[in-house]
Amino acid sequence: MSRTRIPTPPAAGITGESVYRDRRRLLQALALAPALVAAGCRGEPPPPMDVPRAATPPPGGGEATGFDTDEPLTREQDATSYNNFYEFGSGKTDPSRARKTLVTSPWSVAVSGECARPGTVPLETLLKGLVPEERIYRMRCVEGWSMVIPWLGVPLGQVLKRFEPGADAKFVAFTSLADPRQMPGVRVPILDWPYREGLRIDEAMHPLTLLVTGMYGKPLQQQNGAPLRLVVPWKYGFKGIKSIVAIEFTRKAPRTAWNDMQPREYGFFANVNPAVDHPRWSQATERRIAGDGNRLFADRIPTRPFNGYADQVAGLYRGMDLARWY
Ligand SMILES: Nc1nc2c(c(=O)[nH]1)N[C@H]1C(S)=C(S)[C@@H](COP(=O)(O)O)O[C@H]1N2
Ligand SMILES: [Mo]
Repeated sequence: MSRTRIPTPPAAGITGESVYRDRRRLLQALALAPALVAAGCRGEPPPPMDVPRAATPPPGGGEATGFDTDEPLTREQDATSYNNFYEFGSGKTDPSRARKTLVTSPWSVAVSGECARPGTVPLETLLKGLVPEERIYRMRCVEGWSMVIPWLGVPLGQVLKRFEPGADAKFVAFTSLADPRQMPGVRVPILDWPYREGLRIDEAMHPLTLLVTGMYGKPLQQQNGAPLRLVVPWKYGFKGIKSIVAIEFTRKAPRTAWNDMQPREYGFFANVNPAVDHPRWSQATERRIAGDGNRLFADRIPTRPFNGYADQVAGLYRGMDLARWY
């Protein structure tokens, strides 16, 4: 089997860890962490959590860091009922209408590969002591629609470094749960289950890359990838793998589910790029899900390079041909 060699990062391209500490709204880690794990496991949507609002926003905070945006939020009801989560069916409302058969607590994540401290850890341990932050990100699906969502999560890099990745850890691979008893969609061979995704290590360590446990001030519901999913705001939404059960540090670019299925349509990098059309449609514009009343969509708007995060992330791809390395 021959695979294209995916470019690895230039040595100097790895971004330092937590330069970005100030947040407009910070969550109390200790108060929140148990709730994140306990809630959202079956039945009713979880109750809202207390999201303290800092008195003064950091100067230029949101715009400069990409951690925030003034664009109107997608309504919570839309972000939790118009979903892609093929493990629960391929229709947009299948995941939210599915019976809540996915048991999200207890949950553990197996960490393996090129690191000094591999092991399978309970979710509570994985996130222990980290302060979930609210990040308001645009999310652009490769299908041509987009949302603006207030996520709750921790920078992925802060979690990864606990496992002490070594110099040979050039990529990070992620795997979703694929249990046919909990996820009826995996009985359908739409994808080669389990759903798999991956990032280059410098992308994984970038401060915008978020390991998400909640949204709209509440724990994640199943349809949005409870209890733990990835959000990489400058990439197409399919990189944001849901219900993660395994993380592996690898030397080589990992195979990913959508790329295996149709490499011409779903690249490994999948950086949002209005100049590179999907083989079956243009990516120049998007339908923003920011409707009101009975409207789901607002007007079509231009799609921006790197989904509007070029200032923060374009440097990761310096020297790469962005049309070729889609
Ligand atoms: N495991 C898994 N993760 C997944 C998907 C999926 O089908 N299975 N769909 C992806 C796609 S295409 C998108 S656009 C986002 C949607 O996230 P949301 O439903 O929370 O908006 O999840 C991504 N993560
Ligand atoms: Mo998507």
